[in-house]
Amino acid sequence: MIVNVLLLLVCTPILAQTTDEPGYTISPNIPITDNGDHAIRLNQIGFYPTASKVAVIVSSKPAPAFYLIRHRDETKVFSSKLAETRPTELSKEPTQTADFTTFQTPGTYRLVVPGIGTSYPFVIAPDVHRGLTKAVWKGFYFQRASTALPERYAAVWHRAAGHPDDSVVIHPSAASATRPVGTVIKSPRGWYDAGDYNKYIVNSGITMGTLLAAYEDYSALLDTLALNIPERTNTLPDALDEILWNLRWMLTMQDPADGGVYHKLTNARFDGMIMPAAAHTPRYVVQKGTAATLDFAAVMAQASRVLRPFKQLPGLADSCFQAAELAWQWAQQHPREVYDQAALNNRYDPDIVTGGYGDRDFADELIWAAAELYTTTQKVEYIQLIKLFPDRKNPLPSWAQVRLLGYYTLARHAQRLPDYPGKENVTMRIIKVADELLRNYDQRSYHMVMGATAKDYLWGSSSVAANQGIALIQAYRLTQDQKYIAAALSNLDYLLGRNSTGYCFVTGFGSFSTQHPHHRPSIADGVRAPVPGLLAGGPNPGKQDKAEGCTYGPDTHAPDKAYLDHDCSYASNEIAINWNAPLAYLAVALEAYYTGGKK
Ligand SMILES: [Ca+2]
Ligand SMILES: [Ca+2]
Repeated sequence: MIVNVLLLLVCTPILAQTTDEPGYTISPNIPITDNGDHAIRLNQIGFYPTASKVAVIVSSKPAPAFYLIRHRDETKVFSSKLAETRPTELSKEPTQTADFTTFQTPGTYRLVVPGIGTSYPFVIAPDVHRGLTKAVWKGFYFQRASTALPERYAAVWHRAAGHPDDSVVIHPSAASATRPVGTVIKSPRGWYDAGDYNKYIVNSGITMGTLLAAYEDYSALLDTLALNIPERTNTLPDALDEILWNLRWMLTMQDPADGGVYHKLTNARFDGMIMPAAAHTPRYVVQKGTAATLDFAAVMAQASRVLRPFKQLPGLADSCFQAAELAWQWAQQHPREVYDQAALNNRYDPDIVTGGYGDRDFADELIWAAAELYTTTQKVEYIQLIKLFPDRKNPLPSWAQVRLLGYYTLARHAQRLPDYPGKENVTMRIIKVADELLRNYDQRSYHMVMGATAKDYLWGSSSVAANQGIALIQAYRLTQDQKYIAAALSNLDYLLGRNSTGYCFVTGFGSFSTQHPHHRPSIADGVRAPVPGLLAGGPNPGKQDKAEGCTYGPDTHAPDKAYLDHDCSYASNEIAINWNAPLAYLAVALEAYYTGGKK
């Protein structure tokens, strides 16, 4: 994540053909031909035959009816009335709803509103989001550090290797007896965190926890997902191969002498808008911290459980478990090691001015780490040592707030785990979160869970929508009540185009999608199309990038419209691994449900 950095952008787009397939079909972007098209907001990829199908028409002139045409020959296949006009809750734009849920025939269609326009083409199919699911998981491959991305896997977005991270310097803030200032360590691999090229343990924590949870819940589908990555011919599922790229990096971030984990691996300052191979500034690991160490403990305990059955990985599950225990012990001895970048810069040189990910409340990291260690070991002591329910709140997951990740894990494995005080509370809390999200969602103008309050539109709002979806899916898994699935799907529809901006926020998908993410490779690679399968941050009325000269359009005052598809906009248009991960979970969960798995 980018914070407070002046961006001088030198961007020379060069036209490039995108005919090579990176392992799934990239839909060509269809230019907007008239304003009417953009007035019809829908999931631009499409719909499951048996699911709800809604488009929202944004127009000041009410229309009485709509119809669907087959894309191939424009045959009219369905018609119905439009619901009455009403304003959106935040931006107060007049809308009408077109509901074609009862039309279930697979095919490619457009929606026509006479007097207003014709929608982008969309598909009705039982596996309509399979390509998206693959692409979002493959998005992590495109974030790989320390390796070249060859053309056969990365298509036109192939690039040379950068950031080998084989001579990373111990920053003075991280010096210890066994690793004094200036010691050089190896810490290769991992994923670039976001639009920048640094690697942050705290943000890797929630990302890995979410992806490993997806594997725990949906391994049957993930095992079949071919990502066309270099490990495609080995005997491991590609989804796990990709997770291992970051896991093996994380293992190098632990000081073997004491178990503490460095907060991040970083340049002193952000790289320019250059490709990885062109970046050569020194790399450091900085101060060990309690948040990083507890997140690391959680991920390693979870990974040891998930990887245990794979005999192709001899010793890895054991290594992860030992690393988790060592980290846990360090955190017990260092319960208040805050990463405070300003304080650090006052004491040490060089100053570090990359993403801070500073967090001062570790109660939630403690819950998550304890939950994972308890689940893996079945030793109740871990959760007896901590306050599992410090208050009545159940905050939605974000990089600084991982309490629910712990509850999800406890609920997921409850039936095979020994009892502990309050065990039944975990399930109740998850269902409570989901029921609060459900409240009135279908009465809102966009028929979605996202946007119940303006507070949903914070920095990285797309991940709020995706994490709301995950909470709903957890409730479904506990109750088998499909109302939660339908609500989760409403937020996928939001991310893919049924929203106040009209954008599909996933690069490479939909007819009108994010084209200029704040993402160094997409800016510097000379390829017109952005690197695919990446989720843009989304509307963020904070507009923290305005001070650096980012100019938002006149129509972006409302929180749900505060979005700018420009690569200057790190506040609304950056991409990040912790935003892709919940979408990766949501997409695979809905595919598993609607294609018949119903798990
Ligand atoms: Ca593989
Ligand atoms: Ca926290």
